[in-house]
Amino acid sequence: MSSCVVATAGHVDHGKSTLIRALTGIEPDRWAEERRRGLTIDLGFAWMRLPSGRDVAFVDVPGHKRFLGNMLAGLGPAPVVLFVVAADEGWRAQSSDHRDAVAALGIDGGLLVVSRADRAPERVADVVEQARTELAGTGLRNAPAVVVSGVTGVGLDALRDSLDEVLARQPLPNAHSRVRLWVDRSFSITGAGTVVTGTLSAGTLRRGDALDVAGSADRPQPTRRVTIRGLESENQAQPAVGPVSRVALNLRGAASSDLLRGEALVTPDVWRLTELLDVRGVSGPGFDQLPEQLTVHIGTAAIPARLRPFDSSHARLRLDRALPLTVGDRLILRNPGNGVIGGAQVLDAEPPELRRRGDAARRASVLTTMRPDGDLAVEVARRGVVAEAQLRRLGLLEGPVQAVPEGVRVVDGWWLDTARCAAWARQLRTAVEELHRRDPLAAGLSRGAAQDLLGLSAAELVDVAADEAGLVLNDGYLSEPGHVGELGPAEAAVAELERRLATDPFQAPEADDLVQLGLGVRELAAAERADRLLRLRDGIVVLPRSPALAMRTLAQLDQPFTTSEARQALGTTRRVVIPLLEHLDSRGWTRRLDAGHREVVVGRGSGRGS
Ligand SMILES: Nc1nc2c(ncn2[C@@H]2O[C@H](COP(=O)(O)OP(=O)(O)OP(=O)(O)O)[C@@H](O)[C@H]2O)c(=O)[nH]1
Ligand SMILES: [Mg+2]
Repeated sequence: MSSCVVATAGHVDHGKSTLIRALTGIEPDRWAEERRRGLTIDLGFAWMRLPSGRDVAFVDVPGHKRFLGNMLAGLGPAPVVLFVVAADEGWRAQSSDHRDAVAALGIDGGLLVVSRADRAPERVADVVEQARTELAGTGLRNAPAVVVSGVTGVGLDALRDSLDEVLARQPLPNAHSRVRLWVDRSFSITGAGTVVTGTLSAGTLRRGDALDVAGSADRPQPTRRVTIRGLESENQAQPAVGPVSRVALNLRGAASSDLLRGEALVTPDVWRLTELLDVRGVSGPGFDQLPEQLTVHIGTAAIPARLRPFDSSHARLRLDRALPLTVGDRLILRNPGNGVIGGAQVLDAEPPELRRRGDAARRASVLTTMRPDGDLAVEVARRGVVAEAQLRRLGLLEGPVQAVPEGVRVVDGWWLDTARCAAWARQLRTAVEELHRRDPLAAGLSRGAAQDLLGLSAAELVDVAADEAGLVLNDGYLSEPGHVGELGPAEAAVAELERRLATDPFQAPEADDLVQLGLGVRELAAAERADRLLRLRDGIVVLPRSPALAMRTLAQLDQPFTTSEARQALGTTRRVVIPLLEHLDSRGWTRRLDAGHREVVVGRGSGRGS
């Protein structure tokens, strides 16, 4: 049975800590100052086993207005809430703040707890009704209500039973997903070293795992790597802990002073740090009613941010520092130093820059139709091409790929928009055709030039576009399939040289002959690509079949043979025979024995007797 983490919520002094203490027997107010003042200042932690056998951990939050930031850090990563309202006081200001935070986070699991019932039993019914009205706009609208007294113990059994039922209905957290553990405490233990704690809402942590510290407050990126030396949940050492749990990690690789609340420990390489977000409003007034400067709370982080509304329900947020955020993340928006003013959900953690006039309006209309869990087809179309790993980082893809949306092609870990792919193919075809027209002797468009032309991040994508365009790749050059062999103006001279060599295959033309024929380096290279001529060392040009012809003659000689014997047998000059023999050596058809002798390699090439 899975465990769970439940946060408290409710106005100051309404009995949250008293309730947790009564339920668990654990003191949630950890600080002497808290106990002296009877006031929770920072998060408190306790746990118990429910009648069903399910383990539940509590994060007890402060109700006082001054500590709202701490409250939000406790509530942020917890999926379920005990919403406490005192019978004798009824709904108060921080009840509203906490309700707004619950709405912003989209929390829909929890209980309405009317506490301090012994102090005002006659008011209980009214307070339940009042709280129901206040919570009507939140996911807690249908939450079961329980009436308790943390002092007399009345209602605690009913609360345990109700909580069990609520937790049984909670969706199962994903134990296999990537980890993002928002740090809520960091301290150092003599002998053990650095310990951080947090609520693990998804994924599994194991001893020995490496994690990256992300979202560092005053430190430059990139992230730092730490290793889990040991882990505990509810004060018990464990080899591994799954969600949703409270965890304490003993870390190697960072001092406790280097890890702060608001930073996150994340699975390496699979999170994107972003400071720019496009979001949709999910609660509170329209974005156009909100101040430009606000504080964004996510997980245990609280970050100053600038809001740029597109319309009343879509906006761009620029955070003061980059955080590991993903599509679907819920954010609490707060007036700096004041109450909660609304909630937002991340639609895009890698939004496009808005450069030109009209970009913002266009962006607004895209965002309006965007699904809250992201839309793969739209995201791929916007980028044209995107690596699958990046889609996972952005939270657009999780687990094994089930189905590729229409209009998307997947090639070697790249997701391509088919329309964009067709456009690249057209662009590439035009460029290659133009090049062939302008310079028939050119081998074609180099793969690198094609990559630049299309502005592609990876060379293998050029091949996809080339394939789509029906181009062929030869030695790193893209050309039209029929192009190799086109020699344009050099055709006549090459044909003439072929005629001469056909009569006498080892009478390679002199440099002067080549000049006269108008065959320079480029022409000869093109003829060679077209498999019409073969260039040997020292400017020697023969037919592609000349080496095989030479082998027939050489195989008839007594083995080994001298260079001079080869020259005479082939009826040629030293100028030609030396590069020719070296060529045969390099093909493995002949073998050089010493300075003056070679032999034909038996069973190779057009060897003996053929
Ligand atoms: N009679 C009675 N008093 C209660 C009950 N619950 C809490 N109290 C008292 O109310 C006061 C505040 O209780 P806490 O549990 O500290 O309230 P809290 O909600 O945790 O307060 P903060 O954490 O500061 O927001 C204390 O004096 C408690 O003894 C209850 O059920 N009955
Ligand atoms: Mg308290």
